[in-house]
Amino acid sequence: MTDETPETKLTLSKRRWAEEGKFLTGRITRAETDRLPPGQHLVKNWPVLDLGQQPLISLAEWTLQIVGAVENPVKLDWNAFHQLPQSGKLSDIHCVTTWSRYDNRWQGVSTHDLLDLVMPRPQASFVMLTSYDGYTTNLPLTDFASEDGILATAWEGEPLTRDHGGPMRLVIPHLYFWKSAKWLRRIEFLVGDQAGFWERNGYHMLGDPWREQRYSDD
Ligand SMILES: Nc1nc2c(c(=O)[nH]1)N[C@H]1C(S)=C(S)[C@@H](COP(=O)(O)O)O[C@H]1N2
Ligand SMILES: [Mo]
Repeated sequence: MTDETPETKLTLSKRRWAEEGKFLTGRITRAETDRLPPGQHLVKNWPVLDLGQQPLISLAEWTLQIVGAVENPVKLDWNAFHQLPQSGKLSDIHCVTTWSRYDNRWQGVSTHDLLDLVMPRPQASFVMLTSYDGYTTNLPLTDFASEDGILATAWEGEPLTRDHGGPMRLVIPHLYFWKSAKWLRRIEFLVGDQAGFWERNGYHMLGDPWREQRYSDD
């Protein structure tokens, strides 16, 4: 999947509303409500959340390492990363601390295109992400591979700022935002699931906002 333009998204939404009879029944406002997962509230700004260490990585020293259960492990520098197909995605952010932010425009390399490059082995089922600040987080390979998944280098047409994870962060919008590792440095493909930083500290192994999977005992 390449670009997901706002137009495509709107077209899809309109078709879905039409199928559900939203225009006929006047339930269009409910469609907007359904966009916000349970227990979330909408914000217009974009809060910064991290462990308090915002690493400064120059593009000259930046690398992304892919290891583990893949046919083609690679270490990409900034140049090599930009040789990969570039995509755009439009998605909503849902943070476990209850804020959500609609319509974020990302550019970068889709996780789909990254998977085409490294070719996970059949037994690979999970990924562990490690960042330049030492942060780790885990998720199933099927979620990493979702159509909206992107290794983002730009937001709203501008290079991703350092406080939001620049030069590159992951965005997996259908899971709580703690899965979207900022300052991403390494992706390891695993046969079995392992807990990352927040997952070891009581957060859910998957983190689906629609099922309110905030904490591990949920
Ligand atoms: N490397 C790294 N990535 C991280 C974090 C972090 O502390 N370090 N925090 C996570 C959490 S809890 C959230 S809510 C989002 C916040 O991203 P933002 O600051 O761009 O809003 O980043 C996630 N990714
Ligand atoms: Mo978070």
